[in-house]
Amino acid sequence: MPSLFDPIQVGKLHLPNRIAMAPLTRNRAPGAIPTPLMAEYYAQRASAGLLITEATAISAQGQGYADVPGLYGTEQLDGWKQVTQAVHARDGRIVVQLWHVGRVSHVDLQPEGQAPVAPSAIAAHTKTYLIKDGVGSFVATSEPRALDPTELPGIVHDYRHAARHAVSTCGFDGVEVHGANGYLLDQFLKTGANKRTDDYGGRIENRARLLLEVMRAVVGEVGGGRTGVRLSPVTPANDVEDENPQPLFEYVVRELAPLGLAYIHVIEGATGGPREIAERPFDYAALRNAYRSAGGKGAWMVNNGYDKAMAEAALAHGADLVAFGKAFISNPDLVERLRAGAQLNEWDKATFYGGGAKGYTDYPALKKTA
Ligand code: 8OZ
Repeated sequence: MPSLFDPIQVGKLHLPNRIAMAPLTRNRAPGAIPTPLMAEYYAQRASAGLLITEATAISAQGQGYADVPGLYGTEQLDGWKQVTQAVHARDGRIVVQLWHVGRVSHVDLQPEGQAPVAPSAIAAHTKTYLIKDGVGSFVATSEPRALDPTELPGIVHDYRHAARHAVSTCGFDGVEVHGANGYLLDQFLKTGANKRTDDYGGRIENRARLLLEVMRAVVGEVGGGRTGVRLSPVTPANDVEDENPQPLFEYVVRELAPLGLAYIHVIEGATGGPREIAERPFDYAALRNAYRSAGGKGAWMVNNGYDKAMAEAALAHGADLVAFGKAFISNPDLVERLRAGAQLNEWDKATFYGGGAKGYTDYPALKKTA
């Protein structure tokens, strides 16, 4: 039976263990530019089998929160280069999560104060985060406008462009497409946010079209062995809901199977919350079986509220990788601590979003005994 601490080949990447750092939004990139402090933060966590960066906007239109990083401007690419160099200097592996927020944005964050874009002109009942004069606040998202079908190739292009620069300019080991948590691609997937009557709305094949076009474009750019995708079939995050998620997501993973992806990353239940949602049942084993039956060979990464015992049980039941989120915020050496059965530092929610080194790079590692 595989252990969390056994190495594994994931696409083109050789991971020394099966513990991934989940993508975690930290709002510490003023002007969307990654900083030296971010390089230090990721380098501190380089013993993870795989680091997945915080969600990173592929375009100015894809931005939805204050001080989240981007990957479309020269200074942003230079900033990320410092991050990947710092991680590689510690023998780590790091992929960047590619993000377009869709309707989860605010006019203050959009180019020329325009409305955010979405599959349909339906507002998300959720908040975003703005910083004005150094003071952060949560505000309601703005009314979106529906994307014209002629705009969709441009969005696919933005993903492709970001993926290319992520690997060839910034030195990332790969990319993870953010298809989860109620952002653009998840908005297209789910009936609650997608009321389109064109080729991108209605039946499952249409709602999945944009995600699959993006995945094929990214794979065409950097190769399947350097590409992953994150999905969240039933999360209520950012006010999305699908009336029948099981066949939707089984279709998605069947279509992803021939792309030769490095991994599929699945959030079970409500992101950062309960793993079981009574009114939104979902069979994750059936989802993985659908992928495997269609010939999908990528690693199966699970996430949401895992501890060591649950993670080991997941590996025994067919998962290949387990992503830890909050535990990685407060434990830079999480892998060593899990291996040693050591106590974990507690996290401080007050410093999750925004700020500087406090609650970011100042969590202690275990003392090394010489
Ligand atoms: C927390 C705060 C802002 C954004 C996600 C990118 O849920 C996020 C996010 C999380 O995927």
